[in-house]
Amino acid sequence: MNATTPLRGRRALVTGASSGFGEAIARRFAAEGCHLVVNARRADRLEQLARECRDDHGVEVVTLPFDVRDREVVERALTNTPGLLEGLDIVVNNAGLALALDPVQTGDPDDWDRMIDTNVKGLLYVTRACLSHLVAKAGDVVNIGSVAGHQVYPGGAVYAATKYAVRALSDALRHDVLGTGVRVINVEPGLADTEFGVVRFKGDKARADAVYKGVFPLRAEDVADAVAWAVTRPAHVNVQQILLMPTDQAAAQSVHRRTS
Ligand code: NDP
Ligand code: 8X3
Repeated sequence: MNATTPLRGRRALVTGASSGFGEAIARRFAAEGCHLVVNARRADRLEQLARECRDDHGVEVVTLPFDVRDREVVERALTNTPGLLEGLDIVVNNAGLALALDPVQTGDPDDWDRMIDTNVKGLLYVTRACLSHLVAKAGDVVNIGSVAGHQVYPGGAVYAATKYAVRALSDALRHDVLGTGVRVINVEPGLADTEFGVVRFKGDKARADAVYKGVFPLRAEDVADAVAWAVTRPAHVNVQQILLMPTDQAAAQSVHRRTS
């Protein structure tokens, strides 16, 4: 009853595995002997990741490039491949993004659509396709939320709304799966230096770098560590929520910057 739930021999689907947290989570899971299905849109990066995980750790890795925003494609990719999700133990809903830092009055509705479609609807499509398999194994749903799911900041209205939604969906899903043994874990990082900033500022690296100037942010591996810890707790323990902040960040808008 009190034994931990090791990753060795389990099978996990990780979305957004071509960079940042998703890639680090996939690598960490592979290092602990977990078989993988990895998703993102950049197929070349997934292939490289898969090769390295197979070679370094001897795990099975299936690459599944698709856009989580496309409901039909998600359903086809996840349900039409025989055996793909058989024995699935974990889904990590990580694919996501922020776009721009604009007030609502001047924000671009196309940016809003992309954030909502990816961070909220994509997470729902993937979860729905996986859930019966997770119920069969009493598996884990890990959703990557954000400190922005607790605190809003200027220019972040729609991104924060998506992460508040991720928190609400995580809390609600726990009711839906109550009694099945499925655990729902919401991991909510603060500032982390991934491709997130460059994506948010649409390729403006200087602007992205300025966000982290003088700060020691989270590394993707720190987030992977938190996820790996949560999913390896004993089966009767559900770590419902982890708010993981850099020591240099007290709250979304309260950041310590070193000057030297
Ligand atoms: P990255 O930009 O490094 O990674 C984002 C990943 O999501 C990429 O692999 C990208 O792959 C994938 N992705 C984006 N859109 C889609 C899509 N439509 N379909 C499939 N995959 C997609 O950023 P992070 O690793 O930082 O972000 C991961 C998650 O963490 C996001 O949900 C983000 O909101 C959240 N987060 C980030 C924080 C940060 O400060 N970095 C802090 C808190 C939360 P590809 O482009 O190949 O499709
Ligand atoms: C990403 C962290 O503070 O940029 O979710 O919203 S923040």
